[in-house]
Amino acid sequence: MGHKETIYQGILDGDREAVVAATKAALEAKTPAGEVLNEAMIPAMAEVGRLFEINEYYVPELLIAARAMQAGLDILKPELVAEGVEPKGKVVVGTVKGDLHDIGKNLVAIMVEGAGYEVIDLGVDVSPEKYVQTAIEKGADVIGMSALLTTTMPSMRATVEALKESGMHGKVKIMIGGAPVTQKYADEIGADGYGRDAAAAAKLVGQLIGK
Ligand code: B1M
Repeated sequence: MGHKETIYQGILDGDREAVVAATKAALEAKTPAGEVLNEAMIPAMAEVGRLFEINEYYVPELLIAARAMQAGLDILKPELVAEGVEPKGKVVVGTVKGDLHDIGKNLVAIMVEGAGYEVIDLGVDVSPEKYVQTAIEKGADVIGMSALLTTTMPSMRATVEALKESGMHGKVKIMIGGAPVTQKYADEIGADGYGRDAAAAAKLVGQLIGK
């Protein structure tokens, strides 16, 4: 098996060591980092997303695949920057104010990054002002908010309002998700999209920014 095939299979199997070793070997063999990303890692993560959507993979498989991919990405990152591979867009993600659940948000961040976007992760307990200010400062295309508590969901509406007030809504799109969140709620608060899971969120970013 070539290095790219090993990386692809390693991500599907959640085999972090195999992914790390094969990524290092690919770079040593002068394979461009962009090629490793676009021909091995992104297709592997897309396949993981597909398997998750058809219920062949569940959250644990998604998590270990995501961790394996993240370990490979960490090795590629400096090379990608050096090669000047332009990210397709920038996405600010975080869990909303008052909410400390971050497992789903972390998965979303990795899947979105795996799909070729730059992710700025603000962590947990993120205020509406912080999302909007960061998106403007960093020139982000999308704000992605996660909430796991019904009591913290209203903070999503407050962020939509804050973005509208800044005059940037439209230029910056808003996507939301998390177990208690629904498409209906997204429509109600004027968010631009709802992601049912991490794979759907990565797809949605592409739809929202047309890339
Ligand atoms: Co908490 N918790 N928790 N908890 N917790 C829930 C959410 C709860 C449903 C459990 C229950 O009672 N059945 C309940 C909420 C009830 C409600 O609001 N209706 C609850 C509660 C009440 C609480 C506390 C208040 C408990 C207490 O202290 N009394 C407290 C609150 C703390 C706070 O946030 N301020 C609390 C604390 C915690 C822990 C710290 C112990 C821990 C979090 C650890 C961590 O995240 N680092 C925790 C956990 C683990 C859970 C459960 C068990 C699991 C959540 C999880 O990680 N799921 C949860 C029960 C449950 O959901 N069944 C529960 C796995 C994760 C991969 O899924 O996050 O849904 P999820 O993400 C998915 C999708 O939703 C989507 O993609 C992900 C991957 O497919 N998605 C997005 C998520 N964000 C997205 C964003 C997008 C798009 C898609 O676009 C931006």
